[in-house]
Amino acid sequence: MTTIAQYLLSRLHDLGVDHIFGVPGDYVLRFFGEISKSPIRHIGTTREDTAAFAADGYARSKGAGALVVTYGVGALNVVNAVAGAYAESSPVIVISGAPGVREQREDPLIHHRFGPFSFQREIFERITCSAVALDDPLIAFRQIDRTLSTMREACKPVYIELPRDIVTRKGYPIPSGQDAPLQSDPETLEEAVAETQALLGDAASPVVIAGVEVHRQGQQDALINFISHSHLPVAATLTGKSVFAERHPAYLGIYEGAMSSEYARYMVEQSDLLLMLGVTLNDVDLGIYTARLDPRRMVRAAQGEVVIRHHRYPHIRLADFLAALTARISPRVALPDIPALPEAEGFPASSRPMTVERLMQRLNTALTPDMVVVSDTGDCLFAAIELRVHEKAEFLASAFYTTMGFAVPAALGAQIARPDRRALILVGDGAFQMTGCELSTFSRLGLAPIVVVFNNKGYSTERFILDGPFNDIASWRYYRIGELFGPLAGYRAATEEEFETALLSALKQTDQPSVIEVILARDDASPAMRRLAEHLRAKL
Ligand SMILES: Cc1ncc(C[n+]2csc(CCOP(=O)(O)OP(=O)(O)O)c2C)c(N)n1
Ligand SMILES: [Mg+2]
Repeated sequence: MTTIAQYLLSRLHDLGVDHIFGVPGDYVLRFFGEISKSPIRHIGTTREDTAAFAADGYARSKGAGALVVTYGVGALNVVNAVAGAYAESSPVIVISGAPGVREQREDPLIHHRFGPFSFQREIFERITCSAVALDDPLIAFRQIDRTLSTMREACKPVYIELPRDIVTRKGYPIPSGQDAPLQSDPETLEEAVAETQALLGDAASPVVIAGVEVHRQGQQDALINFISHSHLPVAATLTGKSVFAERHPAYLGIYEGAMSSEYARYMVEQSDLLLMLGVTLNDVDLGIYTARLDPRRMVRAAQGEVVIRHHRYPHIRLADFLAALTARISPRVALPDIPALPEAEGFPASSRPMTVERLMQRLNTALTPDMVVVSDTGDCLFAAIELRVHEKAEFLASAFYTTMGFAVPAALGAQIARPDRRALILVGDGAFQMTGCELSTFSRLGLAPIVVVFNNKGYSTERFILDGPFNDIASWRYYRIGELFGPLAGYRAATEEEFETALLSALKQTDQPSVIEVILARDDASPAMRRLAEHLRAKL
């Protein structure tokens, strides 16, 4: 006999989910009992939202991630993180306990209840691509199958509610009658590829811009293959950062309007044909609307269609478009001369105060192919434009939804999903105060991320827009956090020399986390933030 919990857990395991993040509660305890009998390992977190961020980081690294929470108090705590996963297309499975089906019938006033029992599922319906309550054992297996297959197709979170009296009930296998996945229409594909090929043939300076969908659709190797065939230069959007290997000779850097490096901006904006692959345009990727992109010089393949100037070719999968174009394209003669990354010359200059710019230059030389960089929201995200990770998909951030508090817990998920990679976490002092407590879980598990806390004494990204006392925060001694959470090594770096010593020591520390608190001037800013400021000032 297979129970509903066993079936759900075995389906998760089939998807590569070997860990599940979350916090128990009485409505979900029985399911926790079942988890401990399964091959899936539970990772306890300090809060539910950090469990969801961790599941998101895990999903981005491994293809699917899961969290388990109790009814009401637990589930409602994850709404922001799950909405973020929805906005950023990360396949996260939310499992929530609930009062039993029989208990619900009597309409009792039981704890954690906040309205009709269906409210919670209805909330999640808005921020997932499928939300189901498994309240009927007859159809529960089919509901599980359909929900998980919808998640894989849409690459968005799903919600599964498990009433506590259903967990160990026997379920019944029923064919799930799944919807067929999107298929490209061969004639439409042929026409779209022919038109693109002709435009590419006539273009003098075509450039590829790669977006996040390349990762979500599993097309990263296909893109590298396409670039090796075509010899086209590639930029990436910020939300798509690291979809293309950033140390590849064809890589131009991040294009983000006025926030881009001068060279990436020049190359993209002078191009007479932009091939936008998997790019969904939003204000962050458009550099807060400072981008200068001309739709008449654009081929856009994303969201199941190809748009060429004013022609729209529906029902085309990115994978099919890339494969067909690769087979047809003739290579260009040579790549342009792409300038090398600026180095932190003379680092460390003994008592020179640390700045974001020098910090990023130094981190660029410290990065190795076995690291994954996870950035929070704040100036560290804009600063990360200047970073070049080695391999594909080594940069994670909430770059579009831009929720604070993402980095530390998402890095936990990423490191557990890929233990061969060490996390380098970039986080502002404000964001660290939100979810930095999750570092204690790294310590508990003996994981060794390097956390760089940008201590600029408050919400500097907000100061940049409108300053006032509301942007001040309490002053913490971040480098001493190990006394509370240890084992954890802490460092405080106000000067380049202090940072160098801390970084070298942190790189060697491979059995516990290291926190390097970097003391920055209140008005220091990343080069990208300064470029944006200059641009906006010039416009006024
Ligand atoms: C959860 C959440 N709350 C509020 C905001 C608005 N917000 C964006 S950046 C920012 C300040 C971030 O401060 P910090 O982490 O110290 O980074 P800094 O801007 O100083 O580099 C705030 C409050 C947000 N993005 N997410
Ligand atoms: Mg700050």
